[in-house]
Amino acid sequence: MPNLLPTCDMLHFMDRFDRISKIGSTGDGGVHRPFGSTADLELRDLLQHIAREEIGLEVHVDPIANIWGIRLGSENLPAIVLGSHHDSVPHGGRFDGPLGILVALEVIQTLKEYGFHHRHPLAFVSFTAEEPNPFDVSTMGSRTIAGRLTKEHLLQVTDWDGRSLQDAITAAGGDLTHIPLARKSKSDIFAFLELHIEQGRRLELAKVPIGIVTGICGIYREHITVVGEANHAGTTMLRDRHDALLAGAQIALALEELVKAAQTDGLVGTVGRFTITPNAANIIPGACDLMVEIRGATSDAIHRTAQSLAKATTAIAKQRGVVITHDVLLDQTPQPLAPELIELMKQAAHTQTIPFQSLFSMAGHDATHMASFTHAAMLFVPSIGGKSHCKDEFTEMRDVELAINLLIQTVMKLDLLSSLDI
Ligand code: HGY
Ligand code: MN
Ligand code: MN
Repeated sequence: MPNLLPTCDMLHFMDRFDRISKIGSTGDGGVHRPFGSTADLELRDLLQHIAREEIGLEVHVDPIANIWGIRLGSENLPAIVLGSHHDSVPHGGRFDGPLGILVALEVIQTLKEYGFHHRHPLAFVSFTAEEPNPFDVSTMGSRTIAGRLTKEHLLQVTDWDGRSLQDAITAAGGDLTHIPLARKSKSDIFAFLELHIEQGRRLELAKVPIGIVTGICGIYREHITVVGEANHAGTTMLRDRHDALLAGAQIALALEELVKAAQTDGLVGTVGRFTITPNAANIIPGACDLMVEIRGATSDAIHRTAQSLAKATTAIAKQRGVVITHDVLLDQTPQPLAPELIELMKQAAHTQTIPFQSLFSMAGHDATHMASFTHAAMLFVPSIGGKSHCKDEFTEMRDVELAINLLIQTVMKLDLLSSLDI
């Protein structure tokens, strides 16, 4: 083996990043690549081509359509897996997800070209449907391999237009009838490492290029439907109205008051989807659909907020004479990440004199589900201006380079170990 430590080639990395950013490009710096879209399918093809033809990995697509690329090791050991997701939110940015996939591929390619003899298989994964999508199932790929979504559940999922999830997964190369085969355990995956943009401003403000993630927030999502009464906007007196929009607006404001009262950055609440029917200038809204999301560092705080919101909605329903129903779509607990991997990454940062900061993530990630059955860890790189889920997402490539080199060292150290359990 050569004496110099392996380091990545950023020109080559940036070229690849530009190639994948063109897929689903919105022409203004952003991308639109939700799960099931043409751009999602096109990027899947390109990623498989890169992994197979440019890096020489064994590529396969699993039953939930996650893409895997594997380079076998010299021993029969569980794999060290690096990866993230390639779908985007509607009109999102170029970095959220794909950056982590290209970093994973770069780490494996650099180690291969350096001639690193590894005992564990090295693998990359690109997860299916990490972001919310028309099927209302996010982190679909990682939740499935963690055994948190079942074949029976997935087979009855349809999107807002009635398209079956089975059709979308089949188009992406998977097959829901084989879901049990997608399941992974600790004996398949030794460790999972994900590089992601921070999506906040803490690293930028601290002028630190790397965040080592300690844990990931819990996420609770509830679909609320308000049914009032559509009626004439001119002739119906205020006292006779059952305006579903105004009831929905009160719910959104009540949520804001509840999270404000908690006085901590560790609890947030958002109504990110809000639709009214029939949505016409001269009709009092007869129905309103809201997607409520509560995120927090503890399940207690999340559940307390959800309960208080339920109380508030009961009062709003009574006041306005509307019917409000709730459907809980997600109740994901906060997840600490693996202390053993965190320690290895800190050591690698010290060895390479890379400044870092420990951070808790208020964004959700596939690593949450990976951590439910194996050792999982994450690195963050700064998001300029804290912008994310929008076209202005940006991260400096010099920070990405530090993260790649830190991960290379972490993988090399990790490969020497056969157990991470203390
Ligand atoms: O929703 C999230 O936090 C992530 O960006 N998918
Ligand atoms: Mn995202
Ligand atoms: Mn993401």
